[in-house]
Amino acid sequence: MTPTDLGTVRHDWTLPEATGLLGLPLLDLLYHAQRVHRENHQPNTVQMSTLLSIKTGACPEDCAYCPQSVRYDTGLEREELMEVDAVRERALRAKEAGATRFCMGAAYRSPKAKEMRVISRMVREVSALGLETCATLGMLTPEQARELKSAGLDYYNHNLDTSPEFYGQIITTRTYQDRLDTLEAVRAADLKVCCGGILGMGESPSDRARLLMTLANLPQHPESVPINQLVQVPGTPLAGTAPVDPLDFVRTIAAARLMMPRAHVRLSAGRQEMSDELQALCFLAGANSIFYGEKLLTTGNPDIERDRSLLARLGIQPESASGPFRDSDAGSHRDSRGHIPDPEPNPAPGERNEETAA
Ligand code: SAM
Ligand code: DTB
Ligand code: SF4
Repeated sequence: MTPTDLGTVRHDWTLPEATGLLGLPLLDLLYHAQRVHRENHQPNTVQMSTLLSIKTGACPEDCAYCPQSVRYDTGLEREELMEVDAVRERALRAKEAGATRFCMGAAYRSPKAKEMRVISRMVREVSALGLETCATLGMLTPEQARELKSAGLDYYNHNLDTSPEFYGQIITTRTYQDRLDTLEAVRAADLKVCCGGILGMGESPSDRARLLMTLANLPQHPESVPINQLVQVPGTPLAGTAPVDPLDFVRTIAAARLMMPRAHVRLSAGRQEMSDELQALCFLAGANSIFYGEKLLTTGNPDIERDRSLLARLGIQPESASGPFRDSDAGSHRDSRGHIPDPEPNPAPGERNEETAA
């Protein structure tokens, strides 16, 4: 692999290659990641998704990071599946605030038929508002994936979370293969795949490389790759784990960008604990999606004002859902020389108004 090969869409990554990327001198890694980013995506642009927990807590699974597992006492109040109208209202508010995708998360091992019928109605209503839709409901059968597709779902989020080797120390109630099977069912139903992992759970650099390798060697790269930093919640087994080195977090984003050049890489959970400067480095490394809104599922996220101000200071524009740079088009918007056309110049920070900054 030479630096000029970087940027090719491949599905045969080896562990030495992935660890090699993570171990590059940081500035070389950032240079290549930003170069490949600009070959495939509109620069200075970030996609914005808003999350809503539509069913909270009392989950039978034992994911060691998760405040919603029934096995850990995190003081979280359980909430039944929300009413369709209430979800529609929250989606409308997210759209008005500037989000283009609305992601509905439920603390299920896998959804039941009755729940699927309600969630399908939610998907129809949210989609009718002109928002992209995403759901994360646990394991799906191929039939359930098709049911969501016919309701109009655009994306399904199902994370691998970590490497196959480290996985058993984090979750015992479902296997890595179960996750791969759900991803296959989601793809077979022609849904877009949102799949990534979590850093800061005590994994090694090699586990991070194996996670990225597994994602990049899927038959098709996920359209969206969330890289979460563990949000430590007291009461969960992982509370008190040594935090990930912020520069290693940046390295993982950059390697994800290089290994999945056309994916949207999401700087996902953990932003509330990150400085503006660290987030800027993540965008330089190729992150081009965030969760937007003051809450993730059950934990905090930067509030809208802080994010608007951050994006304005960085000269970053929100990506429009209907614009020319959706996932399906990534890499196809080049001019006759194969270059990305120059973006509109960003206004100087003082010239921005609230609307352009949102
Ligand atoms: N119950 C479903 C499942 O696990 O497939 C969907 C919801 S679950 C909360 C979605 C994802 O959120 C998990 O796979 C994990 O990657 C992420 N997540 C959960 N708790 C987290 C935490 N404390 N910090 C960072 N990411 C977390
Ligand atoms: C993802 O990768 N991260 C989001 C979303 N997909 C569903 C969830 C983050 C959850 C953080 C902990 C919480 O708020 O409960
Ligand atoms: Fe349940 Fe999902 Fe949390 Fe695991 S991550 S405990 S499956 S809600």
